[in-house]
Amino acid sequence: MNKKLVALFSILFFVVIVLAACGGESEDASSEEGNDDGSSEETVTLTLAENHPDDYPTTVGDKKFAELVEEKTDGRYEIEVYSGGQLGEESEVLEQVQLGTIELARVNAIPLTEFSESIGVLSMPYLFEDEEEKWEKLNGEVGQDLLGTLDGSGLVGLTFYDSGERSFYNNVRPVETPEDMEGLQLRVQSSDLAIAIVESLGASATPMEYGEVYSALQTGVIDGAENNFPSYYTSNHYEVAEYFTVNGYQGTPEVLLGSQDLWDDLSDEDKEAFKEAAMESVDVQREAWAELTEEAREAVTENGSELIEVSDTEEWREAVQPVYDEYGDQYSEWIDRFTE
Ligand code: GTR
Repeated sequence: MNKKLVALFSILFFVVIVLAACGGESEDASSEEGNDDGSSEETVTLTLAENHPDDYPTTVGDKKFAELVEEKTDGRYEIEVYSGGQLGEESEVLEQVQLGTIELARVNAIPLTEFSESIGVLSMPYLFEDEEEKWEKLNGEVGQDLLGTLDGSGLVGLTFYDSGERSFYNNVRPVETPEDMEGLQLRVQSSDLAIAIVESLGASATPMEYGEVYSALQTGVIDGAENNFPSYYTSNHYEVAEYFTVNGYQGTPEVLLGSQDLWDDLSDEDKEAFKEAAMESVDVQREAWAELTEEAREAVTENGSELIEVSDTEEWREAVQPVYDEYGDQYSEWIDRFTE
């Protein structure tokens, strides 16, 4: 071999060695060596799925949670929040969290009725009379016990986030009384309980993903849906369904959760850090919630929505009694704990 060739081979050999050293991927593609503080422990990057926009209150909560986890675990865990439904609709995300392919998610509690025998109690109509008391319970032992009923489903509940109250809206007529609901075709989240509520009011229920509702309203596949002011506003449903009946028939909260797979990998100390971070992010989320609720209400009114205020909900409470007849026994222990 001539000298040039030897030199060339030496260079190639050197380059290969350097590349191999730099590209030394760890088993977990989302882990990397080295922390900001100079320690050599691995940083594990986790994914959190969120179906609302980047500045929506739940996303604000997710980001606070991420920041606190990073802080409390000295940077060993880093959480990337994927907002705007980038990782799929809520039911797809839940499946992926169950499988462990997405580690964390913020979802509404209604779709969770299919994962726990008890959590549906949160969606019982007119269950909560007082927001302050509701949050005392959700942040306290009752709430923790209820999250615990997800055990065995592949999901681990971390905390609740505020989602205010849900009300009905449609593009056919102003709805003031339950009789006005007769015959309306309304979108609901995928849960038997959600269907039962709408049917108890004489309307027809169409379960559908959140991201499909706008065009379904626009094309007349459905006449209306139900949600809180922030969702009605940020999803632009107000543009295609102008009659909003403010009857706050339900106060289902949001849930921040993780996959069982992730949970099993965490040390006891880290589990505690995740739980604390979740709990400590609630205040920030709830502040953002209160702000957007006001703003959304004003904005939809300015944009031409007609708000039909229901000051006396007595008739509505009576109309949904069949739901209590059907589900009251299943949830009796929890109804007592939430209302005592
Ligand atoms: C919103 C909730 C979303 C989603 C949506 C829906 O209030 O924040 O996570 O569940 O309702 O109606 O599907």
